[in-house]
Order: sequence, then C-alpha cells, then structure tokens
Amino acid sequence: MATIFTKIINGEIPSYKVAETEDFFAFLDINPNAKGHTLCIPKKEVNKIFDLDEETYIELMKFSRKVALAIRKSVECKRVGMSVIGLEVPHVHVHLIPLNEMKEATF
Ligand code: D5M
Repeated sequence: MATIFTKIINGEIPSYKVAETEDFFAFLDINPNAKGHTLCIPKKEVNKIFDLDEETYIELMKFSRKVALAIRKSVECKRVGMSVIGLEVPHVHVHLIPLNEMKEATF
C-alpha cells in the first residue's frame, strides 16, 4: 500500500509544495515546529534512511541542502536545522526546521 507521502507526491493528498525535481519532493509539514518546517522526500518509496541506496542518499542530502538554503532566504531565521526522525511515517523524509535563538523571558 502506498505511503501517505507517495499519495502526496501523486497529488491524491493535498500538500503545500516547496520544491520538486525528477526524483525528490519537498512540502510543508502539516504539524510544523516552526514556520517554514519542510519535509524533503525521495519519490522512491523507501522506509528507512539507511535502506536508501548510496546514490539516492547523497542526492537527497544535496536536494535538502538546496531547499534549506531557499528556506533561509524566504523565512526569517538564524539557521535551518536538519533531522531525520521517521517515527511516524514509513517513507524516508528529512525535516528542515527554521530556527531562531530564544529570547530571554521577561515578566
Ligand atoms: O514525522 C512525520 C512528519 O510528517 C510529522 O512531522 C508530520 C508530517 N506529516 C504527516 N502527514 C502529513 C501530511 N499529510 N502533510 C504534511 N506533513 C505530514 P516522523 O516522526 O519524522 O515520521
């Protein structure tokens, strides 16, 4: 059965597309940790990151880097954090999360 992310790539489930190439797709996370939180995925349906073939793994990282640089230009943030969690959805995805320094609390 197709993963929810394959359905997003195929347009069966709506998403906010951030970027797309022949092999990769980037879209906004439905449950963002910060404005601009983006997921980068290979179109190839693979469950876990280290099950990817080496070439796709490297290309996914290159794609994610390009998307992160674009996010940094369009969202106000100090930097963009990158993580691979994969607890919920069994389709490899890289989280790109715009980060800002926390301001001192005032009372
Ligand atoms: O988290 C999976 C991530 O995928 C989590 O941040 C929510 C996101 N998600 C789940 N369904 C959707 C849809 N339909 N659109 C956009 N984002 C979605 P992880 O723990 O890394 O597996």
